[in-house]
Amino acid sequence: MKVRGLPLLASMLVILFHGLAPAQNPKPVILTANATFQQELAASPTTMGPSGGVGVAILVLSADRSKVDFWATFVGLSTPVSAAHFHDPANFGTNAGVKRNVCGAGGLPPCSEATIFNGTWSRTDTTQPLTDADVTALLAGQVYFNIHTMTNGGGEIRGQVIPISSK
Ligand SMILES: [Cu+2]
Repeated sequence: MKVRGLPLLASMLVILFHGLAPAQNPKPVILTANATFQQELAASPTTMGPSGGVGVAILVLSADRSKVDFWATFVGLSTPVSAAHFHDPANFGTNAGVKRNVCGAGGLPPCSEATIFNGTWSRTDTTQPLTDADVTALLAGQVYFNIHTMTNGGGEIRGQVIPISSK
């Protein structure tokens, strides 16, 4: 009985501990975007281009997935910035709706005066809060950063936001 029972007990313990083992703790995730005119969809009727402007963005998604801290800047745009946003969910070559303004709202500087965009996109924001869908899109590389200007209202430079560290 003992000889036959012990393997069974061992098997049950293995199952029990596998069942109870916590999922591996998520880590903060670093994401970056390189924004260029070439990533804008040429079909956008209000994008006049071409533009030699470029931009960069760095984002950090917190380990608990409750917020994203972001920093972004740009050079060489044709005209002042009229709006800047994160959009999702979209892969390269497709567009999606605005999910987060990064200037001109929520205590952020007016877009036309901004030379750097920084802020926090949080679950608790009263407008445009970070959602589960946004987090899923971020981790899948399906968020893009878009800077719109006076001459290129449809977007002058765009950068796909890509996770560069492990989850
Ligand atoms: Cu936009």
